[in-house]
Amino acid sequence: MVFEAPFDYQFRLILIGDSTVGKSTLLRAFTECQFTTWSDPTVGVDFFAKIITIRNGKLRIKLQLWDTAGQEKFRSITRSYYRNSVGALLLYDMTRRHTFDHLVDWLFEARRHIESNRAVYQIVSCKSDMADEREVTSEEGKAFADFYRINFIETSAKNRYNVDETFRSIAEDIYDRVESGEFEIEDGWDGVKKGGTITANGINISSPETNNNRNSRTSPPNSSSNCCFY
Ligand SMILES: Nc1nc2c(ncn2[C@@H]2O[C@H](COP(=O)(O)OP(=O)(O)O)[C@@H](O)[C@H]2O)c(=O)[nH]1
Ligand SMILES: [Mg+2]
Repeated sequence: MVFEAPFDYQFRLILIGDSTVGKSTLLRAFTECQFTTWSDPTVGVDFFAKIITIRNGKLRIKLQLWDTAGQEKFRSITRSYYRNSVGALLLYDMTRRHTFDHLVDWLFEARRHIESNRAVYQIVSCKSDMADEREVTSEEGKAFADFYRINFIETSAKNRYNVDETFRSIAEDIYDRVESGEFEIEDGWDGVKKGGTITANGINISSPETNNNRNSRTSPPNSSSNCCFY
């Protein structure tokens, strides 16, 4: 007997940006539909995962998301985390200008380590619900992104503004490049993997990476419809 893996492709993404810009909170809002006001000082990389659909619901993408918890200030994100990502979300906090000023360092750091011919970047401006404390205008954020030819999106994990759109839009961009052959699936590279079929005796006859990370948190494919209580 052969079972279908519940996704067509897996894309691995990394979230980077200064400490406390809102990386973990955005990931929790996306994968668990929670807004949390505590900041987790965990040192290490935390994994999240969620299956979404793109191409008007026709294609199921498992996003494996690497949160660089606690490492931001040390800039010690290892080369393999970058190398095995097909996309990087670069986050800043619109209420703290220095986090925006540091974005260029994050971009260059990522570009140094991610093979440039197979990565999609996205600038994410966080905390749009805190309009009174805004220090960086949308125009400035967009101008920076345009200069480097990167997509730009403003979000609020608190009121769930553009949370799903952030991840859907980078997944659509990555799939465009997979479809056109610009990004090729390769053994030994975890950025893009194809979903596959699993036999009854549990042997994976294709190469989808199952969700076997201790820290991972996976939501079922349609969970987003149950989880938007904002
Ligand atoms: N008001 C508001 N606060 C946020 C938002 N996102 C994150 N925060 C807060 O910002 C702080 C740092 O967030 P965290 O996700 O831990 O940042 P990280 O270090 O980049 O992972 C926490 O107290 C969060 O509650 C948001 O969209 N709106
Ligand atoms: Mg964090």
